[in-house]
Amino acid sequence: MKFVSIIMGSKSDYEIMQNCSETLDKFNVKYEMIISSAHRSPQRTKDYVKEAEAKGSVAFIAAAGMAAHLAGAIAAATTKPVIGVPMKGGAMDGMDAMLSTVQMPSGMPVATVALGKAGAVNAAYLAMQILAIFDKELAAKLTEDRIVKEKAVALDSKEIEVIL
Ligand code: RP5
Repeated sequence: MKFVSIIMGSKSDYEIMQNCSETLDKFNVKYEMIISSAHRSPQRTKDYVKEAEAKGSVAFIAAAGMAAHLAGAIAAATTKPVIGVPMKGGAMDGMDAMLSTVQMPSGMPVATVALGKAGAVNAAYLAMQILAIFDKELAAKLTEDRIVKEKAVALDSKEIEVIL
């Protein structure tokens, strides 16, 4: 069984991260989702990564705010791709989390997406694009999704466009 793992540092991250799980649901991609913190529950985080890997997790999506060490801690425990979603909040409203998530030392990558909803959605897309390398059906769905998005641009424009 192949699936994606979503880990968030706190229940307070859940509202935004629902955008991630809902995106995976839309494409019928299996996932596990848990709360585990790099700081408050380091052993639980490490144990989960090992167990999920053994069960077939192909990519880890890690959401955290403030010091935002979760994605890095997960990257330290696995060689599977890790996607970091910085969360808003804290003194710098997410800028701190974004820099913390993106600034990994060489050889320990975390693919960092944007703050907020776009980041949560894109984390799901990126994980699916990784899965789709060896899943033709999913690859076709992602291609179809791009076509739908492209058509939507033209339709949206039609409603408001002014062309001389
Ligand atoms: C991070 O600290 C969490 O990922 C969350 O974004 C932030 C605040 O956590 P709470 O104090 O709301 O639990 O570790």
